[in-house]
Amino acid sequence: MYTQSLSLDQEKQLAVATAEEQAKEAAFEARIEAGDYIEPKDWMPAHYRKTLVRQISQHAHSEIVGMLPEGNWISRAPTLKRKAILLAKVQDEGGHGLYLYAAAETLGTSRDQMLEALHSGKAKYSSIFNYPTLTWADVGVIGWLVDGAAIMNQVPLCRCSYGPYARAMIRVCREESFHQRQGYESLLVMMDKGTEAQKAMVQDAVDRWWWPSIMMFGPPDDASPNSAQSLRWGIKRFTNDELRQKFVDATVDQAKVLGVTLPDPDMKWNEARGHHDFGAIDWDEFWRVVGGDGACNRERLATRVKAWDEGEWVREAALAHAKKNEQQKEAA
Ligand code: FAQ
Repeated sequence: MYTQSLSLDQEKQLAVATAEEQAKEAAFEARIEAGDYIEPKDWMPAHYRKTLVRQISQHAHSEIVGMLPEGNWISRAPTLKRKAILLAKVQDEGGHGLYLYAAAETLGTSRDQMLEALHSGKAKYSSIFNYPTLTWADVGVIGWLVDGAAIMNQVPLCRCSYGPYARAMIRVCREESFHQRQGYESLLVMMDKGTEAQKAMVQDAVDRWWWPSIMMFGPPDDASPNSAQSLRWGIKRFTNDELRQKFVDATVDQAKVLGVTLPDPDMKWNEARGHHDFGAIDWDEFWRVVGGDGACNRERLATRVKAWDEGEWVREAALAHAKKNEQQKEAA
């Protein structure tokens, strides 16, 4: 009498719905296999959507929080030329955040939801931006190593299976490439023409930023829960360890040209692998920083929340202005 089983009609409906879902999923997988881009109005599995919202919004937050370490040096740049370059670079990072928030919004999330997640500490952003910028050389080293690592990670994202993300990344990568070169060039000047103290300042910055930069690629593959599915769906094109290795290999010669030492006594060319071996990464430090306990996590978040609160009148004014324009249009 109190049976919990489904009626025959309900069972039939469920079977039809499941068959439909399976057909949609199969068609989606076939499109991914064929290398098609998936667009906002196309059907997609819920988990694909969720993964993209997670990655794109965290990426957007990273760009916005990433403005803070270098922004710290805008008022103290050594020359007008360096100040103008740094201003342009930090503005570019703000722009990247905006393209990325817009790309995430096409998946049905709102900017308010994403920002609430950042401001409440729920959403992650890149670990690298929780380290302090102590000297002017840090600005050059961020350009060289942090933007360099960002490009290595982001060029493959230009071929991400989700169209709006892939297209945003094309422009972002062009700008990041300028960022990397301006950083490297400013370090070359310091190393070629600087005093001994300035050269030591560059080496000190490299010593502090090297390990956090190679942590940016994320946990090792055997501790990366999202990689396998993201690779199958063409969101990621390479694993975290593959990209980290490519970055290490590319950076060793750049360090030689610059005349700095990468702070890793175990770094050496491995003929058999055709790659550089490198020392063990301190994954405890990485997870501590990701978990909110790095040198600057609290300060970075507090700065973003303050900027949001203090910008409230600007958002209100923009909305009032838009409403007035709308009313005037209707009245005309
Ligand atoms: N920091 O399973 P996986 C830039 C989290 S932009 C913090 O391997 P996934 C420009 C990860 O979210 C830099 N958390 O994850 C610039 C996941 O947590 P969840 C940002 C990290 O997504 C330059 C958990 O660990 N770039 O620098 C980090 O498959 C200069 C398990 O990890 C992007 O966001 C980390 N480093 O692979 C701006 C690129 N790594 O969400 C200013 C797009 C991992 O499950 C100045 N993102 N986690 O709770 C990606 O390519 C990927 O999301 C990875 C992580 C590779 C970062």
